[in-house]
Amino acid sequence: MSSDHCCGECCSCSRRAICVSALVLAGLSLTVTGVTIALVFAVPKQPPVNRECRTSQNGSGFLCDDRVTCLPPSALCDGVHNCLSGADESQHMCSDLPNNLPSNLVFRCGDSRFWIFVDKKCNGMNDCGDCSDEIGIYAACPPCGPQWWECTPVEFQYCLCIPRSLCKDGRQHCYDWSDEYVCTRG
Ligand SMILES: [Ca+2]
Ligand SMILES: [Ca+2]
Repeated sequence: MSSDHCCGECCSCSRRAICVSALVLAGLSLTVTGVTIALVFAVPKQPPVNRECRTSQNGSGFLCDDRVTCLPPSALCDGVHNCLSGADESQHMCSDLPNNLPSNLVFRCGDSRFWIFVDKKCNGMNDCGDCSDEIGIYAACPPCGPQWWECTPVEFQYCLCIPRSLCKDGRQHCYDWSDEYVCTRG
């Protein structure tokens, strides 16, 4: 009699054991699959409800899904994924600018057709084009910092001050020439 031949109780016993083993294996497989699905779907990365944060320069920022990374506003919708999840480049937010941006990150220029990110306000540069981001009650900027020289600039890109690095460089940057005759680079 060959070893794989069976009959009577022995045979049904062996078949039953195989069936039970198969059922146990199937059960285990389902359990593992279920646990995997649960891990993937039941513990989703919850996006932050409130994305307000302060950047390292103490300005208003955008909080990534990791709830740690705080981006300067001008990193939003610039085509570069600065948040690991890409939240700073989300199609919804970037498809309708600036309306879909967090409102605290947007500064409306004097001409309401134009807007800038708030980190471009009071940075010494004429980002609005009419200097409303640097001068006036809406911008409410502090006086020129130590790295800047206050005068009426000749160049469009400046508003109330020029960088001291432009002082005494042999070129006129202030209407009154104070950049060449008074200012020091410090
Ligand atoms: Ca970006
Ligand atoms: Ca500016």
